[in-house]
Amino acid sequence: MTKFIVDVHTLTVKVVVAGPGGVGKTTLLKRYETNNFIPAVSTVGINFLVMDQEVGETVLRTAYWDYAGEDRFRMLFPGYCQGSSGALVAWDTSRIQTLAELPEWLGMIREHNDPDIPIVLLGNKIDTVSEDTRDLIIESSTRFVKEHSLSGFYFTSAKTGEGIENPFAHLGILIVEYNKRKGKA
Ligand SMILES: Nc1nc2c(ncn2[C@@H]2O[C@H](COP(=O)(O)OP(=O)(O)OP(=O)(O)O)[C@@H](O)[C@H]2O)c(=O)[nH]1
Ligand SMILES: [Mg+2]
Repeated sequence: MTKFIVDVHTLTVKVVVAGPGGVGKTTLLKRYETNNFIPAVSTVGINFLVMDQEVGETVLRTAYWDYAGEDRFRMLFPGYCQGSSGALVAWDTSRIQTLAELPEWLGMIREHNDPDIPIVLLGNKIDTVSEDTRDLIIESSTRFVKEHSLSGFYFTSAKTGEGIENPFAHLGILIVEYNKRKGKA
């Protein structure tokens, strides 16, 4: 019997997860990891999660650096966000002002990384938004993504699980493409 050896290429990358305190970054990552709603407490400094996903022929191993959103931790963020191949920036769709806080996070991410890394916008807690407010939120996100040259936006709910897989799948594809462009993969 002939044995086929499949050559699987593993690419290991870092993705920084950023955004204001309480938008649900840690709970969202827990949902992605376990497919359960496990409410988090406010992150002290940083949490890590490593997850594998298949992107074509590549196994993408991503270390998510989930940084605390509270102001008191902000000064250390520039150092921690360095060396990222991509970023997830999150806001809370029940608090529109959290979207307005994101340019500060984006500025730090771009200043301390290759400014071309793919960045995806996450509007979390979509379970709290009524049907008639959704249009407004889509409009604000479309404008924000355009203004800040982001790679796309998604709505998620760590509570119900809605939309969880999509931003991770999309960012994974973008990171593999980015690495190919940069000659790293
Ligand atoms: N309704 C609802 N609540 C959520 C959702 N995601 C998170 N939460 C709640 O929001 C609160 C804050 O969640 P965290 O995951 O700690 O938020 P964070 O962005 O990691 O906050 P920091 O670590 O302080 O930056 C918790 O009480 C969660 O249970 C969601 O999708 N829907
Ligand atoms: Mg957290």
